[in-house]
Amino acid sequence: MKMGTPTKDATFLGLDLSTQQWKAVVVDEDLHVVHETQVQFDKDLPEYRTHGGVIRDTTDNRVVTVPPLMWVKALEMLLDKLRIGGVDLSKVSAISGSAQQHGSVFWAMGAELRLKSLDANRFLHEQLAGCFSVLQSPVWMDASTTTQCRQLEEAVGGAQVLASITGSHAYERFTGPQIAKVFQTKPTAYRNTERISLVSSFAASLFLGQYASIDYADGSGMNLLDIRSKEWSEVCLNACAPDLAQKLGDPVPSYSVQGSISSYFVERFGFSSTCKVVSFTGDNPASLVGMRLTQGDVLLSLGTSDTVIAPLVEPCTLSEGHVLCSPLSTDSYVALLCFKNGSLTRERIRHDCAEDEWQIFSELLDSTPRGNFGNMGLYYDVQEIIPFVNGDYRFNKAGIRVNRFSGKEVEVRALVEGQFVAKRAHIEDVGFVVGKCTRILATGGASNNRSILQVLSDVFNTPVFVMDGVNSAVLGAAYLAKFALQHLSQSFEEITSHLPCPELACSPYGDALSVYTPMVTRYRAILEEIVN
Ligand code: ADP
Ligand code: XUL
Repeated sequence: MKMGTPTKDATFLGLDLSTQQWKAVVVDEDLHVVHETQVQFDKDLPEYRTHGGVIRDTTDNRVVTVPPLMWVKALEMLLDKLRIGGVDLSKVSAISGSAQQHGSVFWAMGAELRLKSLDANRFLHEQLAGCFSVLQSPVWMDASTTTQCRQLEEAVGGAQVLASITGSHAYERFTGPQIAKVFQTKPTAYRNTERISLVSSFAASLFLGQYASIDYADGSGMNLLDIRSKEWSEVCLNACAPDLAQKLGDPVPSYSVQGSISSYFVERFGFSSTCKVVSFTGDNPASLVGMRLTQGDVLLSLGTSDTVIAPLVEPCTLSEGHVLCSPLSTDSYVALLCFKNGSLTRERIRHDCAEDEWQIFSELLDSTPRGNFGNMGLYYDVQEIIPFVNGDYRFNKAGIRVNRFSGKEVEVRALVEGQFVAKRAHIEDVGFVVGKCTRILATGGASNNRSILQVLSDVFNTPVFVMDGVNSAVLGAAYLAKFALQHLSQSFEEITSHLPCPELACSPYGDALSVYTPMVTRYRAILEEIVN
């Protein structure tokens, strides 16, 4: 077939630039998966020396970054893998993507001109090498902007005022405080910045061959967007850095078509020149799309971070956590709580106790009773977001803090129970009651582990459902690609109504409520002690 010719049997390409990898999924007109692949940063691009997809500063471990050029190089590998895997990219009628939220990419002066004039005979990463004014992009794991957070809150009249405008009080990883830090600590680099993208809009810009707009859903994770008016809040922009509106561009709905694919991808990878590039969004909003979350559902994403997402009836002001614009409608909102010590902390305990094998980890977990003989543990390898604490905390049956537990199986259960008990407590704190009618939908890497899901089901005393197969964020991106082309004639529910529903994975045991409700109370008491 001639390159660049549109064909029948259209497909949609969903991408996900997550913390540890790029993922891709190709779906057909009916949204059934026909191909998927991935590129892992640690394994496939060892020259960048990432650990868990990121680089932690050796002198200040709160600083966590990634060179955006690595993401560019990895994307080229991903597209090559798709082609070698037999995917005919000329059939793709639209692309959308999701990405780790909050991270920022600083494009240098002249970068857009470079994007518009790429030479299809050369590698993308070679041609974009000089295009970034900040060589290491801050990512969502960065916790180094506490000063800028307090400055922002003070400038707008307090944390609650900021939350009522932007959906969140100031959080270290949010893009506004991160931009303020770049402006304060690297003023020359800031002056030399033509455009600031989120990781999602950065990825979309590569495909567009010009700067892509930031979408409302991912834009809500910046402490800069007025989530009701959908415009940048001037007071927030001014509190962070000068000329910011111009450097950010106007935000748009998550399901908007931003343009046609750049000729670079047509000539080099064989896409059709009519292929549309739809807004890319955050991985959590995309997961919600991929799982087809409805009112009353709670989504638990167990990826690098653990996040809890739930649709809201109307936007409210939360004391902790975030309110984001929905990726599917301009008048809907979702609540999100993010826990940084998710899979990587589980991997640490798997390493210490289970010979680096999930199967052994699960066997140890299954060999211990609900409630763990009265032992309880909280494990924070890195500065947690909610609660703002760090370190390991183990307590025995008598409530005495201990350095280690009696056995590996106790340690494994303490970790998993502690993680879910904390989530239940913090969800309850922001007003969510997970009741018998609530569906918990689990996704992300750890949702493949039934032993972990059983603890989740027991702690919340409610059934847990999963979608077997592909990761929900990348699938959500593929669904968004189709929805963007058809949203004027069909609702999202109509487009996806024929797809299978999530399947029941685990149900709670009869004694779950009586075991875990007291543990939630105990968690609150322990937390108060730790914080004080
Ligand atoms: P992200 O999208 O943030 O890159 P994923 O959702 O792909 O992350 O999840 C990756 C994580 O999933 C890995 O860090 C790994 O620890 C975890 N994982 C994969 N398989 C299992 C399993 N069987 N049990 C528990 N965790 C798992
Ligand atoms: C959400 C958050 C993380 C990242 C990476 O607020 O910080 O979930 O999106 O997945």
